[in-house]
Amino acid sequence: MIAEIQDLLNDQIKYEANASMQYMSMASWAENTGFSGVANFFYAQSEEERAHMIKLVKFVNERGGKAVIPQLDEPSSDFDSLNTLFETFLKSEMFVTEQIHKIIYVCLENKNYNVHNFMQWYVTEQLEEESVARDLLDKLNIIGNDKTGHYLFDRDIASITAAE
Ligand code: OFO
Repeated sequence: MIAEIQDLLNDQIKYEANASMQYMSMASWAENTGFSGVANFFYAQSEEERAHMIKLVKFVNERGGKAVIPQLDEPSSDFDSLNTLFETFLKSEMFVTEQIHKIIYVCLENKNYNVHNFMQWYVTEQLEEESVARDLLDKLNIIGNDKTGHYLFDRDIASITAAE
């Protein structure tokens, strides 16, 4: 693969890793704030992002490239509400989607259909994750500042996401 595509895939490794640490930080905030359902949700998201990162690392190495294990950005840890937490979630997913589309664009420009094909899995994954993030944020916007609503949201988040 050409250097430009390898560099983009290595950037993507970093974005997935950053997302994993960001969600871990969000899980930890939720746990400390008494939202154990939300904490479990973000611990699981963090694991998923780690799996996405590893999938890329292996792909780059298996295709004769060299995966770079990056230094990560410090995740935000200071959230003032569940709304802020889920806004951060949606923003993070939208950023990752944009980067994936960039890779796809460069693959098409360079007629690299192997990487293009591999990246389709990420396109589908992003569609799902963005839609979950949007739905949960919509629910929180309806709930507003209602404490009982937050309690129920936290209690039901596992079933809410399973039903999406
Ligand atoms: Fe890696 O799936 Fe979202 O960001």
